[in-house]
Amino acid sequence: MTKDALKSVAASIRSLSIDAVETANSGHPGLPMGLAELGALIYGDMLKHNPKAPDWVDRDRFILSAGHGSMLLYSLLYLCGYGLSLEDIKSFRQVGSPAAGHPEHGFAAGIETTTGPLGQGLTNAVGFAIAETMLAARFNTDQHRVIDHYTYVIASDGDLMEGITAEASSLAGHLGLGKLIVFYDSNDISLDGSTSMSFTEDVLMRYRAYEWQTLETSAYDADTILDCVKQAQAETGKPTIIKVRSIIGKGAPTKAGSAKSHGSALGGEEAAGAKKALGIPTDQPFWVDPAAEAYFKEKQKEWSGAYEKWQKTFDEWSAKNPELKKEWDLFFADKPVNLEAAALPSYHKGDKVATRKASGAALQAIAKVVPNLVGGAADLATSNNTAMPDYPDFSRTERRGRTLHFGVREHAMGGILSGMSLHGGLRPFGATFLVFSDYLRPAIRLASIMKLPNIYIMTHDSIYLGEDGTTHQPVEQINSLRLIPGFELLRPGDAEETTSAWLMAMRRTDGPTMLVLTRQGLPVYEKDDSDWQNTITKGAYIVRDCSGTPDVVVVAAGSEVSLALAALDTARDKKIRVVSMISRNRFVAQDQGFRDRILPRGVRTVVVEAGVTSGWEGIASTPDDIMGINRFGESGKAAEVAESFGFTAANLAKLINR
Ligand SMILES: Cc1ncc(C[n+]2csc(CCOP(=O)(O)OP(=O)(O)O)c2C)c(N)n1
Repeated sequence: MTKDALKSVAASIRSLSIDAVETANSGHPGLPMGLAELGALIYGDMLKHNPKAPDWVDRDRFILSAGHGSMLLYSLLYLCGYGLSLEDIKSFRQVGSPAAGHPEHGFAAGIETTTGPLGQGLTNAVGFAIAETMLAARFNTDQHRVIDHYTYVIASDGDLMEGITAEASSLAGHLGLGKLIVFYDSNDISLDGSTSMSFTEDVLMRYRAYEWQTLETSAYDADTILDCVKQAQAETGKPTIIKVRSIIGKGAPTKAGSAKSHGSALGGEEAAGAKKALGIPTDQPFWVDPAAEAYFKEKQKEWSGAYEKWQKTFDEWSAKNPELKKEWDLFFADKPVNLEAAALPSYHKGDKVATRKASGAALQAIAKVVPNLVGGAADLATSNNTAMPDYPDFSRTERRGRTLHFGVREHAMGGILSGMSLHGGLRPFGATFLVFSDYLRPAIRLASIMKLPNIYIMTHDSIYLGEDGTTHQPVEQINSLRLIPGFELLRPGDAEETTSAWLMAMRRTDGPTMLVLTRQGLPVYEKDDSDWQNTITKGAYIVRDCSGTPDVVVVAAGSEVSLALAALDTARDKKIRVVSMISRNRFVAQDQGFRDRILPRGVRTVVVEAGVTSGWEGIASTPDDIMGINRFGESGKAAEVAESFGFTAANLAKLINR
């Protein structure tokens, strides 16, 4: 990029960013003004991309981890011709605009991930980079490289203060992700003022300890920035972080270099002063330098040329490697293609199997027929039953591995799974104890916003885990996770339902799913609904029915289905139906006819679940018809803890008979 082109693009970014934030009277001008040149260089000189084919599998990815600087991204997407219009930018931050306050994946082409919650973007990027290495190892041949791209990130001070990026960066260094290149926007300013108030560590020294290559330059020295990128690309065994010293709000006469330009409109006078200083006409709102437009117009040829070249390589590769191409199609299919062929485990009634164990068995069977199912645990694979011993582990030397070792890094695991899903080509899962789902909840929330088909395997789901005690016994997690819009929580009641839960999770492609599983063994029960495997996909089915209209319906989830069945023995004088509700949200979303068939109107409904009662009010007839645990657990043998809480079949029978 010539100096003149760089100048014109940077001026255009600053112009659009100043005016979008002024017009909305809301937003963050500081970052785009500080990094306008870097943004221009990334989209102009660095990225292998084609705005006319934004889904190109082998494009370089760019992730603005500091999502508050969204106008930097929107300006560049507009200038490059990704489809975001000037009108969209004029309605920045307004209802219905794809130029939302923070970048939202799916609302405009070119937004690789949803960012805003600091730290998540850089963590997603580690997932993108892992996905690239996995797919490259799987599909590239000596003659053809069909997967070969970089993941670039802009991360801010705030991103690097967040714990999640420490976890993710530590893992990225350990895994030697050489194609991950992070620009660290070091402007010494965060929201409240100078970073000297709270952030004085030597960031690069920390990253060297993580086994990253570390480089440093000024945000306004284009040649050195490009040199640094060359060095980053040359270092294939380590990720690279390039500290870029910048001035927040560069160009604003009194607010540059201060938190005053971080997160609010500059104001009329300051904006005019900035424009004057930057050579932007003050009488043309949303001005774009014609030279910048001309530059990107010219670029289109080069971009489509690169894309066509790749397409040609891909076609040659496809012709030469028909078996690999078949596999590629499996990897990149919208839905798991071969699921029906899985040799799923079978069980005998009365077998006692922990659902975590049944999950492990289902996973092995599904992994055999779904070759892009990859994942792992946060150092709990043995407890979560998530290891895949038939395949190698993924590591710095074994890129074809399928089992990931996230280490004790739950939050990063959450963000990395999302990055892997977003990259495309892989179906990722992650695992830990349910109680630690709190540690990855912010990533789960974002996965739900983005409708990513991540799978989370959460075991040790209640007080019934026993001796590990209060700290490890989830009570509020299950109902709390059910609150997340678009999130699917499945709590199967026995080993057979666990297999169904896996199939439901695999078939769900428009949002994340969590399997909530037991540590303790549970009996495999008879199911009165002969079509239960279909019915369960609607969220609930009748496990045990009575003749005629029931007096009471007992709705149970997970391990409490067998508790409810046990309670039947002591509640003989009533006509009782037992329902297993594997997914409350799915059940509630069914039509009235189905819901009435499971829970007939006017019939008393009792709910039992080993967790807080809040959330079940809409199912139970009255708040008094819910048996749950509204206090923290206790260390002790599972049966004794349950007994001491009165969480027994006898007490459930009493409630039913009331
Ligand atoms: C997890 C999270 N916490 C808090 C915020 C609110 N917030 C937005 S930007 C910011 C800090 C800004 O500092 P920095 O990251 O250095 O960005 P810069 O000021 O350089 O634009 C904060 C606290 C957030 N977006 N995400």
